[in-house]
Amino acid sequence: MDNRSDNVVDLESVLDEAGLKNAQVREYVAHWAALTGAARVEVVDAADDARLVQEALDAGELLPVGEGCYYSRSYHLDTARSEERTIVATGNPEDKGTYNNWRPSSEMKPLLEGLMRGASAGKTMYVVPYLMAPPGSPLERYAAGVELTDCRTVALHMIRMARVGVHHINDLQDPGSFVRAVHVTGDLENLGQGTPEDQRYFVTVADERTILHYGSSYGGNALLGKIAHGLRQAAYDGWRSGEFLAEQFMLLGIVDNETGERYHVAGGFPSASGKTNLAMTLAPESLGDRYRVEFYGDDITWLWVDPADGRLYGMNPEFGVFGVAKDTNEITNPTALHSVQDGSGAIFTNVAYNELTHEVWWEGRTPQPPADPAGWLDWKGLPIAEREPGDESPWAHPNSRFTTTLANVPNVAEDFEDPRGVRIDAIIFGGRTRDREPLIRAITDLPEGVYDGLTLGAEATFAADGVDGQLRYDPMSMRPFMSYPEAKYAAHWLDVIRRASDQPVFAHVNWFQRDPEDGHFLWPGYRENLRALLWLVWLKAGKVTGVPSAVGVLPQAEELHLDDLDLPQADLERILTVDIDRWCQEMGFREEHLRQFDGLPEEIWEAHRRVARDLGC
Ligand code: OXD
Ligand code: MN
Repeated sequence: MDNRSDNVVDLESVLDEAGLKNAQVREYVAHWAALTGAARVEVVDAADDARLVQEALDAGELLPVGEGCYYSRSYHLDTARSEERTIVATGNPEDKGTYNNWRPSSEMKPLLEGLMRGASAGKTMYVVPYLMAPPGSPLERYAAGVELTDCRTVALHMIRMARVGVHHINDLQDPGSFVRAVHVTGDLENLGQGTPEDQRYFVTVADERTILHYGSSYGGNALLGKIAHGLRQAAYDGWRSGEFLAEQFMLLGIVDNETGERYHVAGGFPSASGKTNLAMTLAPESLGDRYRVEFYGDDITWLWVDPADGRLYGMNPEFGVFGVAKDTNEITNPTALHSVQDGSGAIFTNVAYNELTHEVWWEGRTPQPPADPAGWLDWKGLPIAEREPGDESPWAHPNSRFTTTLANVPNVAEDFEDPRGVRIDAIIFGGRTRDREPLIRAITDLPEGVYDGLTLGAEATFAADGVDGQLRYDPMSMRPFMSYPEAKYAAHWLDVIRRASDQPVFAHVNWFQRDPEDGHFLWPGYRENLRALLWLVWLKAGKVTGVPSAVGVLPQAEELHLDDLDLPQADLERILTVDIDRWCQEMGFREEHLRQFDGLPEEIWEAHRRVARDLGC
């Protein structure tokens, strides 16, 4: 490794002053400071937040929102993750899967080094040591990383999304066991985003635990602790070590105030299927005295079995929430609104901003946009008042975000930082599906549960070439984050969960079934969804029995205790029955989907055939 960093004056004393002692981290910092040509290096600690915020405000990178919240706007072609430009690289061609865009690391590393060489000239390189786990977690050795970023707002987001400070990496048992996560923004105006000349590359060199992201400062591409480490790298580490699963799952707890019983539910949902709203849900008003819902995480869960008690555990490796703002309001997600209120330190990105009143707004925040356009700028920074008549384009970008810490979420669980994690009772999958999928169907067989996760999907609403009724499959909601072949992923799931002496119950949920005639939603959704989850944990506890069907156990209407809910009988019947014809059509699509995964465990195929046979297809 080239250790010179002539461009940074007195790098050694900068690192000394910051208390950065890990020699391998120091070497890594020096190498990348030299390669990227950064003018300065600064080591970041969570305690630097107020100073960095002030610097960002002074520089115009952040604008004030209310009291103690902030606004940032990203380059208009840099507002979302780019799946085509995201690559998993290793030295082993057998790591190529269906969705991981595998490339040889011998090709990608020199390419990325070439792009990053000199690309941070004149800028500060922020060194962000972080931990993606509560300290003391049994998975801590997979959780340490050091992000190098040449973007101050990325450092500020990292402080909210991960535990940040040198103490997380100074005393690693193996000093080299941190993830090397390098982020270089690049010249955003000249990267050809979305064209054949696209220069962006978001690469996880998984077998070297190195992440090299070039060409974006949008959170999903630039907060490397979150998606690149927390999901892609961790999934790979979990598989290679055989120890754990890293999944794009929310995690919540349900407490029965009367009996003191506690249940924990983790689950994956493809995007736009209501995962964040469910993660942050509250009990329905009529059940609020009896049940409390506790928030653990909205996006990532690491799962493992503790050999000491044979139980499945889960934890959220993140420290914050990076949530989609669109349609977040008092009805859909009051908890989220609470968590970004004045004084929370939240950062809003690409929503609409009022430069006079320092307010923010996004589509769905209120039924109508603010009546007086004075001071309002859209997400591109253009004045709303100067829009052409009839210009209905959104004020906020559809992928605009809020970033806030877990501790700001009003119903965060007391033990959300418990290093032991929480016992997982149920694993759920759910996609936005207008027909076929009942409200909930429980699956008590492990291979069938994994099969259900692998065939998870949501309606391909925007796919121009989507076949009517066919889902865009998104196995376990991990399609964009798969880092190794799907057949091995399935085998690893079976292997890890099978170790649990107390098996979790699986379930598929669907809050989005519609009436085929007039299109109305058959289920009220939102807080009422807790009723389906309660039924599921009662089923596991043997308090209800449900009724068996070919695709799992369905609730009997009375087991859902819906008396206080004004639900038409016909709607209720429809969401608690299985449409055999549609299911048989779906089984054909599933077969095609699963055939993409060479070497899928026979148990998964058996589950598929069993369901088809029981349906009578
Ligand atoms: C995502 C996210 O893109 O969580 O999935 O931000
Ligand atoms: Mn996500």
